[in-house]
Amino acid sequence: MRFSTLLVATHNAGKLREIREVLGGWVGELRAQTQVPDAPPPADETADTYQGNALLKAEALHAATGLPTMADDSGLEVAALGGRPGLHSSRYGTSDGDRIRRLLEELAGVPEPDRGARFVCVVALALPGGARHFFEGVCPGSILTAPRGAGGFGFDPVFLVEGLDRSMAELPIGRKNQLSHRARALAALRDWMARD
Ligand code: ITT
Repeated sequence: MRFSTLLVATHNAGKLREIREVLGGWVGELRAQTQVPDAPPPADETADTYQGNALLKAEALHAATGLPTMADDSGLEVAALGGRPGLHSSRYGTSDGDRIRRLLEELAGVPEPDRGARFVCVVALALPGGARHFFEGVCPGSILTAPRGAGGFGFDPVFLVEGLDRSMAELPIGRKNQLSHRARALAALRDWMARD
C-alpha cells in the first residue's frame, strides 16, 4: 500500500464521496480536511489554471500537516459560453440549484447540437520531501434543457454524458465513478500508485 494515510483537501461532500469510493481500497486511511484537527481554512483559489488551484489546495493542507495530501480542482466548460464557467464553476452561483438555473438561462434558445460541454478535473498530490504530481481527466457531453436525475452533485442533473442517453445524475454512483472526469483523473493516480 503506497500511503498509510492520504489527506483530501476538499470541502465539497460530493467530491469526497466519489474520491472515497474510487480510492478506498488503495490507501490505508483516507482522511478529509474536515477530519484534520486545526486544518487551515479553505485555500483561496487564485491561480488561473485547474492545476494551479488544485496545487494551492493540496499545498495548504500539506504545509499544515506534513502528510501526503491530494486535492481536486474541477469545472464545467460549455462551448457556447466560450468555455465558461470553467475554472470559476463553484463561484458561478451560491448553490447547486442556483448554478444550474443560471446555466440553463444563459443557454436558453441554444439548439441541441450547439450545447456541447465537458467536465475537467485535475488532481494534485503534494508529498513529503517536495514531490508534486498531477493527474487529469476529461468527460465530454452536452447540456440538457432541464435537470434529470437525483444522483451526484453540482451540474450532474443537466449534464448529458456523451454516448449515453443519461444525465450524470441518472447514473448509479459506481457508473459515474468509471467514466467521469474525476474517475479518469483518479484512475491515473491509481496507475501511478501501482507503478512504484
Ligand atoms: P473544493 O475546492 O473544496 O474541493 P469546490 O466545490 O469549491 O470544492 P472546485 O473549486 O473544484 O470545488 O469547483 C468545482 C465545481 O465544478 C463544483 O462546485 C461543481 O459546481 C462543478 N463540478 C465539478 N465536478 C463536478 C461533478 O462531478 N459533477 C457536477 N459538477 C461538478
